[in-house]
Amino acid sequence: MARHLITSALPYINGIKHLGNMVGSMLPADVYARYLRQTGRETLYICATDEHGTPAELGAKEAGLPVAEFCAQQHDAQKAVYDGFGLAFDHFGRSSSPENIEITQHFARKLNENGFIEERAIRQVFSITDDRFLPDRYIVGTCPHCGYDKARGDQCENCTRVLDPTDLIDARSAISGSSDLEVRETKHLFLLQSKLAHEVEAWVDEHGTDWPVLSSSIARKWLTEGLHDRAITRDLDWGVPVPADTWPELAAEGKVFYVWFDAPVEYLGATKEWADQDPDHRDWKSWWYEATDVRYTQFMGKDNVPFHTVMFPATELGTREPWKKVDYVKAFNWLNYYGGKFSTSQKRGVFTGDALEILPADYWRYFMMANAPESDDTSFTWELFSATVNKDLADVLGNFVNRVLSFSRKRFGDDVPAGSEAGEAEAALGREIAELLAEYECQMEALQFRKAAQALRALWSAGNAYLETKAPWLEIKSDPDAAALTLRTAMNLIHLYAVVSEPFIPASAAAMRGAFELADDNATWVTSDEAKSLSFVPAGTPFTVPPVLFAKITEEDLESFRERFGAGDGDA
Ligand code: B3M
Ligand code: ZN
Repeated sequence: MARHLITSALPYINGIKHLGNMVGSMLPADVYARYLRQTGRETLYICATDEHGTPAELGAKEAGLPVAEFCAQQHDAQKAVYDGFGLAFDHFGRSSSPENIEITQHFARKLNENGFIEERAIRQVFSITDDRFLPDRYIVGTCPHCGYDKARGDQCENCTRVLDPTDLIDARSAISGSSDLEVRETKHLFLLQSKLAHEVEAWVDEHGTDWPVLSSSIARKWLTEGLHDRAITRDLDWGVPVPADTWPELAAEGKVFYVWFDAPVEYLGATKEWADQDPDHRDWKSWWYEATDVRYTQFMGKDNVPFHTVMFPATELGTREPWKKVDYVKAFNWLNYYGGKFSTSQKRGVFTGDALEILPADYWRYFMMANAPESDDTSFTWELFSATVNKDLADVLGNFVNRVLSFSRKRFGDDVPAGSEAGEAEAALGREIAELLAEYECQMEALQFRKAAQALRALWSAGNAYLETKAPWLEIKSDPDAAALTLRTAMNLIHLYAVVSEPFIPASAAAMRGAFELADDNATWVTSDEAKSLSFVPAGTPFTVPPVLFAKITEEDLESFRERFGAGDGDA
């Protein structure tokens, strides 16, 4: 059976991310990883902070801290938020780690040995005012393709095109705002992607066929536009140093690798960090080198697709070593905020840290996955958010759990009641549950998260329909044994929901499962037969009624959220 390697795009170190960032990378990766682990697959979920490049330097400057200190602080701050969201990484690393430096330099040496790196003198933007070269984000200006006026020197956030700083119209320094710029000559390393283009194309042809359209279409568009040689070094103080054994002159000048060169390598670097941490962990290389039994799935927003489907595969291919390449690229569109963009730089929308201050993680996890921007961009609005939470989580799931457990305790005491033998209604319910479970599994296997969330909600609804039909509050009057059977069946549904809902709402799932004092509850998943028989929790099992699982979001709550975060009125 294949082992599963999962990575989500590495969040930049500068600042706490917004929901739009999480929904397209870490959260779905976590949901998928949890599902795989629960269904018995050996799984490794790796992520890390992306700590190099201009975002780190600019962020540190804004915070008035040395870059290393800024990164250490920000890493911990982000990690705390992700823990709060229940993201169960096997390891959450740092791209500034010694492991990543070692592997990145190794990749560069191999590429060089194989003739895919060349030293070239280039003309680069130099800021007289700041007395330094201005790489990437140190320059802002107008995108020559779409006219967006806050385009960065390396990529336009608006049209996602990769840019060269000298392409920008009305360029100015992001440090001082000065437009007193001139072009000077300096030496840099270039990755000769043009030499690898055919190989990458053949690789995409062979492996990209089952990717989602979003990923494969971006990869193809990129390849059609042509793979150009690209500078992979920068004049920055912070980054993976160019190795002195191979390029003494550039190393002496203090050049470092471009952030997009070392960031994907950190997927390997972080795996090594994970392995270095604990002698019980498998050798990191077994996940990456000649790893023919590994299925590798990546998660990312659409702006990251070119780097993962074209550029990083080119880098890997160029080493001429058998490094594991991605098998499946799950890409996401944007989650917008009232139809506009969430934006870190403009602080617009809901940030993950603030989200946890107002409501528990499961509310956000469920909402985001149920509305994941898979086939199109979707919008976050407070209205949609509260409608989803109130209906699906509070009414359908939470209310079911509480109603069943409270009523049973009131009528039959603290143990699961026995009641009559299961009848035709229970058999029909079992068949329905088994079918819905199969649908849920099928969508999870296909990484169709919205559809999986729908199937999960359908599972929850089936319990409500059963309860309404059986109406134990009426049965109790004429036939207490019949009422007891209904309640015992419903309690089995609660346990089943606890198990299968865990990927989406892990904390609530634990609370539901914890309601039952089963002697040996080692269920990790539910088989079709178990779903049909609904008898995992036997009569006589002691149980408690957990506190309300999901509080409804009230009109007053909504009002205060809209006020705190702004609601599409432009001053968010
Ligand atoms: N840090 C960009 C982003 O967060 C970048 C991803 C790196 S993945 C190797 O959108
Ligand atoms: Zn643009």
